[in-house]
Amino acid sequence: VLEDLEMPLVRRPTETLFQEQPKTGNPYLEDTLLRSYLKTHLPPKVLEEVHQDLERFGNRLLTKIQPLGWECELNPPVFRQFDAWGQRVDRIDTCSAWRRMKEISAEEGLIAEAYERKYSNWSRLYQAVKLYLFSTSSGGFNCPLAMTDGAAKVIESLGIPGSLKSAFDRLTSRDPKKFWTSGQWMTERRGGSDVANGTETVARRQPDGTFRLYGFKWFTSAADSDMALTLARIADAEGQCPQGSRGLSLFFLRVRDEEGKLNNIQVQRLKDKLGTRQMATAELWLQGARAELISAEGRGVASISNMLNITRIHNVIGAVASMRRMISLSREYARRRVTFGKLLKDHPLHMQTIARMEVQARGAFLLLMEVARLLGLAETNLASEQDQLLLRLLVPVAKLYTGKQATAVAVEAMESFGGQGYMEDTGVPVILRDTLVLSIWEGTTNILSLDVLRSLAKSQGRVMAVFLSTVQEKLELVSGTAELAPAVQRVRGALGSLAQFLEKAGAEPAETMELAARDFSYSLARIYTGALLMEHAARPGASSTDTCAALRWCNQELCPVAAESGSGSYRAGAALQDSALVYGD
Ligand code: UCC
Ligand code: FAD
Repeated sequence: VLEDLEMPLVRRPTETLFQEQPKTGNPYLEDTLLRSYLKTHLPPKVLEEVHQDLERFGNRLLTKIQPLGWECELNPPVFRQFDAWGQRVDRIDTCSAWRRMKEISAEEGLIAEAYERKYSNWSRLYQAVKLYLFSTSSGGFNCPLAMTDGAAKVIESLGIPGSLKSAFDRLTSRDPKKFWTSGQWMTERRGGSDVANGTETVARRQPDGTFRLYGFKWFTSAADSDMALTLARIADAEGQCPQGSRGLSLFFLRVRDEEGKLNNIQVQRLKDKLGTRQMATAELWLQGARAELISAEGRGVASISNMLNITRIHNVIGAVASMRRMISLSREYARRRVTFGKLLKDHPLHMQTIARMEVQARGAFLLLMEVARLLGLAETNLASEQDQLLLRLLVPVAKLYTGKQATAVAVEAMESFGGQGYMEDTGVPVILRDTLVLSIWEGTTNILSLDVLRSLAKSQGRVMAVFLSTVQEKLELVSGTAELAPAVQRVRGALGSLAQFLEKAGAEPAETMELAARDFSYSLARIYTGALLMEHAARPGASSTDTCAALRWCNQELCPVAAESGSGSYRAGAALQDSALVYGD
């Protein structure tokens, strides 16, 4: 009798605790913001073709690519230093799913699309959209794709010299058998931000005009790539190397030869990383690696900037994709999970939490599209000087801001699944881990904030004038939409505060701007994104949620640099106070 009574008690808790897995559909069809953006901006003929391809790609992602991405996570690369007979082999073995991702990337033209320019200035945006859809299903393959795109861009900007023609063709190929990926080896042990002082690698000129590189690369991601671009100092006849930034030159190298033998490179080990574990990040000894000089001597940093600006845009793509994926899973889960007698979606506080994430993701998405749109114009000679200045400014702004947004959204989204969000096999921690790196690699938040200042200094202030006038123009365009009036007013106020801050800072020592760099960059991101959200909400056929997103975005502090400036954070002496706070008096 006791047993009979106990049975249901033992079983019932398991039944009531049962939680349904959130299931999402075709990521393109489910993304209403993406679709409304494309409908608004693409010429009808382009839209028609692109829509068909994206719908097909969305189905391929759902049915074939997502499972491969999970396989990559379960089968990270393995490093074998020696073979069974004690011979040094330095093999990095990747799983079949990872290798399949490379083939799929070629088949889908994930790099090719941007260089074929079938849709003229819209090709870049179209490529960005495909990469955005691919990103969280790619099992980390978005990383080598970013660097591949960056390498293609560098080679293209050099005018595709004859010696690099074959490499360029491979990087931009749609043929999986031909397609190459590239690495980007910049970071050495002495530092990844301060490349000018961190780079010790020496390049020795060979009689045939090529070089041999000697040095140690501390972080080399996607180390299974076919080629890499890297920096080194050219030694003179006495073996002396020029120091500093102007001592750095840019080199192209093949990682392995036709037989798969490493190009005088030894793999020290693979990094033991928090995330991006699907992808091999290695420490490499260059012991006479054959390389070709591809920049003017001493112009290495300026040349590799072409790569950096592309990989930073890919970083933005990754950040927006991560937010979108997390929110999709979160909102699906809220449709299934019951607490306190009702579905999570019927708890207003839970919905408010997800809605806040949604506003962040919408803003970031529009900023990404704006950057991709400007890049497309620049690459087809359709960009005005203003467009080009704006692009230079918005790349670091978008990279640094969306990296932080994605981190915040990913952490919040994890919590929205309760304890399940913390469980490895749900896949949620994978997205979280892979998101956390976005604010570190490709330039940390502070380094990118300083790059924002670099873009201001380099243009002698013209970039700021363009920023201010572009936002003004957008405000004028939307000012006829009555529902947006409070947001227009707030952005107008923020623009005024920003201009005032800049005027005052111009008379202060340089340290003021350095201390203000991060808050200043955040201000640019928030103001510009506010204008983009309003623009989207003012288009014909916009929905009330578009308006709501714009209003909510603009309700936050839009110009933190002005607010902080008022509290003395950048005053002379503030840096000393900061140090005292951190280390004690
Ligand atoms: O992390 C890495 C790969 C991770 C895996 C791939 C992930 C891809 C995303 C995946 C998607 C999910 S690779 C390592 C990335 N490393 C960095 O990002 C380095 C961070 N540090 C910086 O960015 C620094 O600001 C440096 C290295 C650029 C500073 O160098 P310098 O030499 O001290 O700076 P200078 O002297 O100011 O600049 C030298 C020249 C100048 O040009 P000229 O000489 O003509 O005046 C600058 O204007 O370079 C120019 N320059 C730029 N130009 C510097 N930065 C830029 C820029 N961003 N755009 C245009
Ligand atoms: P540091 O430069 O030592 O920075 C430490 C901290 O100091 C940061 O918070 C930074 O913001 C701050 N800081 C530094 N200077 C300043 C300043 N002037 N003002 C204010 N704050 C400052 N690199 C490659 O070249 N190729 C790769 O493929 C690659 N893959 C990577 C993969 C992963 C998973 C990771 C985590 C890194 C990878 N990196 C790669 C390296 C990456 O680019 C660097 O780690 C990054 O640029 C930061 O450099 P660092 O580690 O030397 O940090």
